[in-house]
Amino acid sequence: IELEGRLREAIGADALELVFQPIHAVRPGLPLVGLEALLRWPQADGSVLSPGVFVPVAEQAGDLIEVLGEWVCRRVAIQRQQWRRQGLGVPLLSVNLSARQFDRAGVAERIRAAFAQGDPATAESSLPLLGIEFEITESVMMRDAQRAETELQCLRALGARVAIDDFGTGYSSLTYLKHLPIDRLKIDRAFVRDLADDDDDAAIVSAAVELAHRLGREAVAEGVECVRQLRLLHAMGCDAVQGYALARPLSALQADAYLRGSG
Ligand code: G
Ligand code: G
Ligand code: MN
Ligand code: NA
Repeated sequence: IELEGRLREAIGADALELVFQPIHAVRPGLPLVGLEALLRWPQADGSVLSPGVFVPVAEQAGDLIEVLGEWVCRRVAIQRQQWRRQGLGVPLLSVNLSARQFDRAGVAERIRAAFAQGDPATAESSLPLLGIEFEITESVMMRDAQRAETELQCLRALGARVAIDDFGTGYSSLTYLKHLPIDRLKIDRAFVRDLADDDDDAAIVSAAVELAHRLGREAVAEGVECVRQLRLLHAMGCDAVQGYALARPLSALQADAYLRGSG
């Protein structure tokens, strides 16, 4: 309860932050193709709380996860507008969505409204979410597949792309992959970690890349920490990579410089 109250206050005071982790294409020169927005909550004592700690709290607290999710969308819209004003080319911006946000009808419309608040210019666009990707976990499909499909179609119609986050760690069947409008699979870092030393993990990652491609989707590997993993992922035909081997999550200021450097 205490954390919940403090989180509500922090959102109201804009005391949360977003950091941005680069995503690079597995092509010559490893070009920057995306930035994943990740929440951080700086504390008075100088420490920083991870969303792994406070997102579950928000999910248990009535409408708080929606308030938090809409804050993130607004902030991403504001940041995108700032980068554009600086003349920087903005790659695909990925935003994590909590499965719990899908429990309430009208998620897509709420997200659209939050983006329009952050960047009023997008309110007039017919594709206001062009250049935005939403990352959802497999559990979204488990809750109400029909509604998930409707909301995802709605986000797609607004120009957004959709990725399955933490692919391979959920409990859902593969049938949703066939029916849902999904652009790419993000292979969970649990499979990437021992990729170079564990034949089973290598088989799983390779099969996930193949599955994505056979279904006309892209594959992104998360948690890429070393060059050996990167080489294997390249050999497997993985489309994009994210992880400490490429870059850590960057503050907005660091991301400015990163965008300049790769522009
Ligand atoms: O950045 P870190 O490794 O601490 O992230 C921990 C978890 O929090 C990850 O599963 C990540 O997807 C999730 N997360 C990060 N940012 C957001 C966000 O803006 N919204 C939601 N719902 N989850 C987020
Ligand atoms: O669940 P999701 O994939 O959204 O989680 C993203 C989180 O993974 C981020 O919070 C980020 O801090 C973390 N992360 C990103 N790259 C790496 C990496 O190379 N190794 C590890 N261990 N964590 C990473
Ligand atoms: Mn993610
Ligand atoms: Na993930």
